[in-house]
Amino acid sequence: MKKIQSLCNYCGLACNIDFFVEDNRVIKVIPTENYPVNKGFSCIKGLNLDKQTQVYKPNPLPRISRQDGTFEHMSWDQAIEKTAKKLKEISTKYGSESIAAISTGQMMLEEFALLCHVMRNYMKANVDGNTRLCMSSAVYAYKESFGFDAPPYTLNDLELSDTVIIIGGNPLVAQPVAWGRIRSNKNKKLIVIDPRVSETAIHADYHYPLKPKSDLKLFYILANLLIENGWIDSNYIENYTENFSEFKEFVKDYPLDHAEAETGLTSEQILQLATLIHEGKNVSFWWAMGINQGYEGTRTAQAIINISLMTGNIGRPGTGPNAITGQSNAMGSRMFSNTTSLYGGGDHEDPARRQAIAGILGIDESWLATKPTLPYNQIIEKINAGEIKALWVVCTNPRHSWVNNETFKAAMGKLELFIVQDLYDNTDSSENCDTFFPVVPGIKKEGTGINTERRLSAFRPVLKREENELSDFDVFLKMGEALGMGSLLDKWRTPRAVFDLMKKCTEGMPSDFTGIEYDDLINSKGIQWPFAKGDVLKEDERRLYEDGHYYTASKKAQFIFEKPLENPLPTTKEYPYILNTGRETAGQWQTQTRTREIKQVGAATSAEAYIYINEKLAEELLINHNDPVEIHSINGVCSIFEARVTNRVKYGELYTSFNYIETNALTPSVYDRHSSQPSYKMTPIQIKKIGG
Ligand SMILES: Nc1nc2c(c(=O)[nH]1)N[C@H]1C(S)=C(S)[C@@H](COP(=O)(O)OP(=O)(O)OC[C@H]3O[C@@H](n4cnc5c(=O)[nH]c(N)nc54)[C@H](O)[C@@H]3O)O[C@H]1N2
Ligand SMILES: Nc1nc2c(c(=O)[nH]1)N[C@H]1C(S)=C(S)[C@@H](COP(=O)(O)OP(=O)(O)OC[C@H]3O[C@@H](n4cnc5c(=O)[nH]c(N)nc54)[C@H](O)[C@@H]3O)O[C@H]1N2
Ligand code: SF4
Ligand SMILES: [Mo]
Repeated sequence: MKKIQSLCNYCGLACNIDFFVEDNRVIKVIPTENYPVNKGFSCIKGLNLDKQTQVYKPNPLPRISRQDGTFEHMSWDQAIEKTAKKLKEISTKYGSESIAAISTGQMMLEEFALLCHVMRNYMKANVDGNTRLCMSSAVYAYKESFGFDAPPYTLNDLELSDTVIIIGGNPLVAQPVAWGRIRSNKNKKLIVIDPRVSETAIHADYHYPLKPKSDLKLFYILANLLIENGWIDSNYIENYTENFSEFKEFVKDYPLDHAEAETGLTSEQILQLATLIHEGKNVSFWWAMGINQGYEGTRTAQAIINISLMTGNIGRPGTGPNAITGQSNAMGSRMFSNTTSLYGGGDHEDPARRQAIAGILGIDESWLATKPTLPYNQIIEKINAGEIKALWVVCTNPRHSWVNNETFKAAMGKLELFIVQDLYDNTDSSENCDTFFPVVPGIKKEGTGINTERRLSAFRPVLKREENELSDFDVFLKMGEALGMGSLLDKWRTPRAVFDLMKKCTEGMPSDFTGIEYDDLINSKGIQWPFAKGDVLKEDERRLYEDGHYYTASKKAQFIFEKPLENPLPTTKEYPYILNTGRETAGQWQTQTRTREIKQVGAATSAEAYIYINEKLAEELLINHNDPVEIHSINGVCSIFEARVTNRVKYGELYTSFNYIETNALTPSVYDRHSSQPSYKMTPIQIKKIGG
């Protein structure tokens, strides 16, 4: 029996797991004992990583649809040739902006780097990812406030903090191993800010059930209160930040006596929260989708950053304004997908950076993409407007997960070429595509990934591939060849080669990991960036900004703030209730394609879409537990759910999981204006009892 250590490619923690393999079969799965992230623990998804493509196993050969709606499987070479030819024809006929791709934070770093070398550098296409749906608000917030998209923390800060504040996050469900670490911190106060009683909120010492999307005002009120009471760290502000006096003036307009109307929390509750922050010695703020997925996600994230800066809760153990990422390699895609920044970070428009990257890649600078990609929403809008004609969807399921998802259905109907690359040929996105490229799951691939705390780690091939099985990497390489890239691919032949290229791209950047060799990551504890050549590793857990230096030109962190917007889509008489959405169980993953293969998950979760509704409201509407109800959205679409009557959501606020495709039929096309992240968590709706 051979032991192979690899990485879990579900959530943003990216735990390491030891697989024990015999005759190309996984015999035993044990979470890696001495890996700093998960220390011998994992959740049910990690333990079942070997279950991928066992029940639902597509033909390993690609599938191409015929004109008459039937399809055929053909050899890889034939299918790649046909698909590349069509893609080139469309690009030649309508221009390079007529083709696009949508990628992910769930592949290997080397894979999206290569995909975007092919599609962004060579084909000059737009490529965005599901990371846009997930944490682009956090990215924009960090970039402006700190000068670089560099989250400060290490996961150990969960255990070192005396005051753990979770804002719009539900780690008990979404990051179970991080939740375990919060639980093992016995001396902390746990504070949860969430409109509903989430699974995490049930265990909180203090739960603040604010009005949906009132966080920005809450943090401005809190900032003003902390300043008025002198509960701030003037030394820190003076030495390491800029723009505080303007911020201080600005928040004077947010007095405590307006708080209740604005946030739904009483003045006493907000004073209590301010006091808890003041009394904590090491206060950490952890935020997730409840913040990022809002029409003011970026500014709200920065309002959290501001509180952390002004109270000096950063750069020390157990502190930080800490955004939690969603997918295993979301941090990798933030830095290496060549979508919104050049490889390793830096703007597409920056001449010095362009020259450096072109030099490392050994190509003429004119090959590099000249600007950031169009964001996801604009790609879909342009398909529906008839401007984008070809779309390649890789490792994501937008027919299900995209906001207002019937707009994606419409887009699918308009495309001249729709390529889907997935483990499964029967997802909502893949089942009717023109070209389907089947690829192997993470357990058969190699490469690297970066987790939520900036830790680089290795994916190892646990199982050998069968005949005709290809990885994403192989498909990108073959497509690049068929598209005519020739010598532009010379340095991109293997994951190891791409890793070395990407590593060189980080030299001198905040993300510098030139001190890490590919082989060093195998069977390792992973290494957090930065780790430059010559650096010596003293500890397994490292945080940023311990010296108070940031990545801005002045090296100081910025207080960034803006007057809150009017809600672009408030409730109305016709749509008087608010629909909130998110995760529901630790076992179920997103659009369910992968976790439907885990028997225990199927047994423990509902096959039908369901929705939580407050007891009093249900009583008024004569709705009983498990009754089917129609939910009508302000976007004009109606979906049917089973009602689950509960006191964990407030009167007037409903909650459902987006594990069901019905949910995003209802969410509206509303985005944060800085990050273009969709506002998934606040849809005005109406409820109708079926037959009632
Ligand atoms: N089991 C499981 N784990 C997962 C995933 C999965 O699908 N299944 N997905 C992964 C991914 S990609 C991601 S991005 C993460 C997401 O992880 P989380 O962000 O923790 O999960 P969500 O359930 O989307 O949202 C968290 C909370 O935000 C709250 N919320 C909604 N509106 C507001 C608001 O206005 N203000 C505040 N303060 N809170 C609000 C919701 O009530 C919810 O409890 O999970 C990852 N982990
Ligand atoms: N209403 C609502 N909607 C949401 C959210 C919400 O909170 N509320 N959250 C949003 C967020 S944060 C996210 S991240 C998105 C997630 O949305 P998606 O990315 O659409 O969700 P997944 O189910 O993870 O889809 C991943 C797909 O990739 C396939 N896959 C797995 N491994 C591989 C591989 O190695 N290679 C390839 N090529 N394919 C593979 C899987 O089979 C699956 O079909 O959903 C967003 N949608
Ligand atoms: S907590 Fe996240 S990374 Fe760890 S095993 Fe579960 S899904 Fe995988
Ligand atoms: Mo996500």
